[in-house]
Amino acid sequence: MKKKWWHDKVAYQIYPKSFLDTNGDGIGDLRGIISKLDYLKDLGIDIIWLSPIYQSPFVDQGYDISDYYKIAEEFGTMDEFDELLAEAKKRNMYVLMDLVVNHCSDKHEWFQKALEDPYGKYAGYFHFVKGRDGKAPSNYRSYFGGSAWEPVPGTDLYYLHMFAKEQPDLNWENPKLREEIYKMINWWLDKGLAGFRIDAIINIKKDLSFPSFEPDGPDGLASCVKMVEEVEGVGEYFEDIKRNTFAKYDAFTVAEVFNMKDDELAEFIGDNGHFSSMFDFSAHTMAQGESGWYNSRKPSFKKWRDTIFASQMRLQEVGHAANIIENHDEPRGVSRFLPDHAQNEAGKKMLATTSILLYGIPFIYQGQEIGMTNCWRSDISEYDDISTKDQYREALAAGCSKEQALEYCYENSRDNARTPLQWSGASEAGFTDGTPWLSVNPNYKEINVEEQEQRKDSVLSYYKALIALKKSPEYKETFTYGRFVPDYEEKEGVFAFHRISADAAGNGAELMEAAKGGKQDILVAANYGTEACTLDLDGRTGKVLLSNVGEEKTRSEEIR
Ligand code: TEU
Ligand code: CA
Repeated sequence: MKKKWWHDKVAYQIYPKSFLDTNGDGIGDLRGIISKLDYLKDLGIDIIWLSPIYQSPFVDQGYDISDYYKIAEEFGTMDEFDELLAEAKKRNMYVLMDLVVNHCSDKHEWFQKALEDPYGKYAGYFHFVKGRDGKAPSNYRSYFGGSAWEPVPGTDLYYLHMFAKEQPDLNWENPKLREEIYKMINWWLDKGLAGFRIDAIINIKKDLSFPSFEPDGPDGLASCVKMVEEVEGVGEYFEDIKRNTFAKYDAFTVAEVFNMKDDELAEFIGDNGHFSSMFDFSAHTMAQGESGWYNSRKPSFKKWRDTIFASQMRLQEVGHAANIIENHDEPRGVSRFLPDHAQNEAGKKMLATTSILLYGIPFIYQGQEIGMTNCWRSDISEYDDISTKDQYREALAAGCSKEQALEYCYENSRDNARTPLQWSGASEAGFTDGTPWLSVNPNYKEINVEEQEQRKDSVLSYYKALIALKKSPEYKETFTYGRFVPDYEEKEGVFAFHRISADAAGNGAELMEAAKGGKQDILVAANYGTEACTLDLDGRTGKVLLSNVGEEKTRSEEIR
C-alpha cells in the first residue's frame, strides 16, 4: 500500500448550523467554528469536514445548493471562510468541504433557466424527460418519499429528483455540466481546501431509458436506488472527475457510498482508486434493516460486532476507509449501539475505543466526543428534518400509532444528531444567546463540554487520551498500518481485536503467534456484556496503555 498524507489523521465532522452561534440568530456560523479551532486542535483533530456551507434555501439543510460559489449568508461571508482556512492552516489542520453534485437546488440559476426554456441549453443540465401515457416516465420513489418525478410546468416533461423535489438531479451525461462542476471544484481547491467529502456520489450515473421496476411498497412505487444500482459505468465518471480535479492537488476525498460491493472495494479506495477513502456504513445499514424505520430492530451485539469485523477484514486488504459511529444522517451512536446497561460514561468510552482504534481513518461527529445522545420529542412538529417527517408519515400509513411512530423517530431520526452542540450548562447549552433553530437536548445540564473539560475522568478527557495514544510516535505506525486481527470471538459480549505491526508475517492466529516474537501487538478489549469476564492472555505480558475503567480494574484478577 502506498502511504498517503491522510492515512494517520483523525477527522471531525462539523454540522455548521448546530455547532456554535456567535451573533444570536440561533444558527451556528463560521465565526463560531473559527473560535473553536483551538478546542478541536486540543482534542487531537487534524481534518475538519464541514457539512454544506454554500448558499442554499435549506430545504434539506444545505444539501440543496443554489450557488456553489457563495457562502450561505446564515453562516457568514467568504472573507470569514478565508479566515477559517488561514486559521486552520496556522494550526496544521486541513479543511474539507461537502461536495454535493448529484443534484442542486431548484433555486439554482441553472434550474431556473431550464424552467424558462425547457428544451434549451440548461434543460440539458438536468433530466427533463417526456411523460409516458400522461404519467411520470417511470415509477421511482425518491429517497424522501413520493414520486422521484415532478412535472415541468406547461410541458409534458418531468424532471428527475432522487431526493426532494427541490433537489433536481444533474445530468452527468452532459459534458458542459461536467465542465462546470470541475471548474467549481478546482476553484475551491485553489483556495487551499484539502479535499472533499462527496455526497451521494454513487447516484450520478442514470440509466437514461429509466426503466420501471416491480413496486416494492404499498405506494406502488419502486425505490429509485434500484435504477442506479443496476446501471453500469459510474466508475468512468469517477475517474474523469479525479483526473480533472482531485489528482492535480493530491486532495483527500471521502465518498459517501452505501451498499458497496466487495469486489469493487479496490476500484474505489485501493492505491489508484477513485477516492482516497469512503465511509464504512456496514454497521449502520445493518442496524437500519432492509426497509423503512418502522420495522427496523436494534441489532444484537454479536451481529453488530461481526459486521464490523467482516468489514475490517475486507478493508485492511484494500485501503483506509473512514470509520464512524454516527453522522448528521444517523441517530447518536451511543444511543444506538450501546446496550442499556452500558448507557454511561464507561460505556461511551468503550464505544469510542472500539471505533477509533479500528483500521482506517476515524471521523468523529460533533458532540460524539462528549457522548451526546438521542433527543426525545413528544410531537412530530418539534422535528425539522424532511426525511424524518416522511418516515413518520410512512409509519402512520403502515398502521403505527402516533406514540409508536414517535418512538421510531426517537430511535432513528436524523435530527437526533442535529441538535445544537452542548457547550455548557448555561441557557440553550451555551450554543446561542437567541433561540436555537432546533431546540437543544434537555440533557445539556449533565452532558456538556465545559463540565467535561474540568474533569479528568470525563468522556471528553478520554477521547483526548485515546486520540493522543493513536497518534503517539511510539504506536502511530501500528495504529495506522498494523494488521487487524479479531480475537476472543466466542466470548459473549466481548469486542476484542489486535493491531499488530504491519511487517509481522502470517494471518489470524499465525500472525498473533508471530507477533510474540517481538512485534508490536496492541490488544483492544471491551466487554459489552453484563457479566464480568476473564481473558486468557496466552502467555503474553505487557502494559496497559489506556483504560476506560481505570488501570486497577483492568489489571484486576477478573480481567486478567
Ligand atoms: O445522504 C444520502 C443518502 O443516501 C441519505 O439520504 C440517506 O439515505 C438518508 O439520510 C437516511 O436517512 C446525503 C446527505 O448526507 C444527506 O444529509 C442529504 O439529505 C442527501 O445526501 C441529499 O443530498
Ligand atoms: Ca449565527
